[in-house]
Amino acid sequence: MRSELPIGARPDGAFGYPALMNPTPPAPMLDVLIIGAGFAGMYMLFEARRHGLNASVVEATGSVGGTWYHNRYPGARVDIPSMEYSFGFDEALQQEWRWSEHYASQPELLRYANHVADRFGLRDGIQFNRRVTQLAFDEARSCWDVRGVDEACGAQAWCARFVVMACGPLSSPNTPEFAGLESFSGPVYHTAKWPHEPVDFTGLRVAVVGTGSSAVQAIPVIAKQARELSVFQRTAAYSVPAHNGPLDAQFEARIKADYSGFRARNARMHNAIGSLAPPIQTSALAVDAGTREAAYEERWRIGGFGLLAAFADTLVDPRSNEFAAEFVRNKIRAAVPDPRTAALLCPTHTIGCKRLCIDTDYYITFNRPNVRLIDVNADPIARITPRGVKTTQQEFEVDALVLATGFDAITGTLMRLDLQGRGGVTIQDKWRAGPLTYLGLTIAGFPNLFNVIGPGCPAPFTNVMVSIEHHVRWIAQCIADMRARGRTTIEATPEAEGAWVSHVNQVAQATLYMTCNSWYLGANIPGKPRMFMPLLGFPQYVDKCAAVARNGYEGFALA
Ligand code: N01
Repeated sequence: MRSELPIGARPDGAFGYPALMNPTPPAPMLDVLIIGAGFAGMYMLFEARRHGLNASVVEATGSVGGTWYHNRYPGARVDIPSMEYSFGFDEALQQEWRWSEHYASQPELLRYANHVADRFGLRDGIQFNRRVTQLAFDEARSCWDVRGVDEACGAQAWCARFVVMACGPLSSPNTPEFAGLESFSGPVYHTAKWPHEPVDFTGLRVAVVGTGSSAVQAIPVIAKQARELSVFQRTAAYSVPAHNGPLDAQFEARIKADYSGFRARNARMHNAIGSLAPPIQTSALAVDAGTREAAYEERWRIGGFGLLAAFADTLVDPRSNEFAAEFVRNKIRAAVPDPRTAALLCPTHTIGCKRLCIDTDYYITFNRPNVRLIDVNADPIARITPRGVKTTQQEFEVDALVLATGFDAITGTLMRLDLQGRGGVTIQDKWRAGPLTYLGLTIAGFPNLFNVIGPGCPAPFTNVMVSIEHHVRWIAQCIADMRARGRTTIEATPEAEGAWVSHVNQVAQATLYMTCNSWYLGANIPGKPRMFMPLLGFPQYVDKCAAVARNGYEGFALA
């Protein structure tokens, strides 16, 4: 429901900025400034408006879509079924939108993001092509002084009671510091900063560095175009087939007959990855080998993340984990007849402790005569030369280089900002030894600042749309509650934050997630503090957030 009052005016004076404040340069008066116009930022704007708040989004690019705006590499598509990876907050939206495939491609996802922006009239609340660079909490006025740049007009300033960081957990691409990278004579592409104009590899010799989710999707497509494809692998990937294809109309109709029920059931599932294959509460150790194989086989046939939920202890007991890992390795051996290539493609780490990849034709691509796999552990990349990639043993001449080297995940984007909380404490100081948050949404010492999908929240283990909807609704309700109570600041207490960080860590310690160099741990970035960032257990998290709000925002200081 929209407020009856003019924007910026409030009866209690708690919100809206009267003319007596005259920051230099003059700043727009906002209740909420939202940073980023991906799915999180757009929905935050929608919810803020629904609560009658004066909100604005600042977006660095010229369009909505976030992840799906930037990650345009060949083969890019979502790894959660599209019927689940979509907004559920509006019944008409979810009924009218029709996905063409089981797993939507990047162009279709971007069309969906644009449809959402248009359908809900969000564009007039988004300031495009403006990049936020500095945020400082003004203690005297209990508001955020935000600065940035507009590509065309230069310096920009905003002033907002609340700031919502909706920048995305995978929005700062990681480019390894390969010696000589700038000397390469051909084009260098990063999967997460892909050009908008089509890239044609036909007839070219191409190198791909990395074999994570992005590479697993890109490699089969690039291999079909390129004359030669050299893949530089540091860690082999576990990948499960997507079995992607056109969305079956009857399947769609069945879900749409009770869409909200379908979403609600998925959200309460273990780890909330509604995989259409519900988790099993049995240990893999409690059944015989035939039963185990049949369970894995059934999940493999369905495709997607469900394999990890075939048994309750896949990510808890190393013996159970090894059963699932060996099942996938056997699939790789069956798909790739060359024993040397198959051995290199077989991962040896804990299955699931890095995000499982979901593919179309990944392993069989290595059977193609134009594709070769280079193990950089045995033959490390020494440098990039003008002609290609030089390892310690040979030089691979290539025409184009693709870096599929991932992201400085979850904390990277905030850590690149000049973000100052109370007393001028910077986020770099605050998070020097690792990220600290309360509920994954707030940071002690940084009042009135919310982070959608920050460290300490379960989003990376969920269908991220479900997490976005949860976080945004909680944040919007919190801001509305502050207004209703005449409060101007909400700030996590250091005690609540400390207890939360311990809780996140404790939950992770009881699992096998700590056993590999994943981006969950920050271990993919040299020098980044190792700290397990996501929280496991979405349903419990939802209950906890609700209890915090119900109990007068326990763990927060309100003023
Ligand atoms: O990044 P990654 P990504 N020398 O970090 C390698 C989401 N996503 O962009 O594993 C050589 O997974 C690195 O090696 P290692 C999804 O959540 C979703 O692929 O660190 N290699 C690894 O192989 C995913 O988890 C979708 O040893 C180097 C690769 O680069 C997340 O994004 C699609 C290296 C990076 O893999 C990230 O995926 C795509 C170096 N110096 C992404 N540095 C879908 O929805 C890094 N590597 C389908």
